[in-house]
Amino acid sequence: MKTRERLIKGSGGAAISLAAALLLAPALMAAVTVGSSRALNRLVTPNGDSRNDTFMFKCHNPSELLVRGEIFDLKGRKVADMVRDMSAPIDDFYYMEWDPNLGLRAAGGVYIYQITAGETVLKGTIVVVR
Ligand SMILES: [Ca+2]
Repeated sequence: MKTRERLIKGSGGAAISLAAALLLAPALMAAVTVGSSRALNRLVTPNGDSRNDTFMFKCHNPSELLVRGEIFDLKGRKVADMVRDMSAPIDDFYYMEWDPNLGLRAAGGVYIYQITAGETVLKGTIVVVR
């Protein structure tokens, strides 16, 4: 009950917050959309044993936005583009994949992935172990 009273007393502030929330609504919706997006593995061991041989990112994308996945080294140089795994199950997710053995064979070390879906950008680090 105390919380409710406080909300009523602070109705002026609440009105401003509501206006702000409406302005931010698209961003908040995007935030909800990416909430279940995640890297499926952060350790990549491209030795051909079918365990973590590639980096996989599961991107929640129910609106089927254009999704781009890029891999950078720690100096910010682009190493590779990720590709969408079309063999993945058809659901609300895009499965983005990077195989460090494709193209220029990536050396072992730390890399940064950047997933861009619409206006949302998700970044993180992964480690390739040779
Ligand atoms: Ca492996």
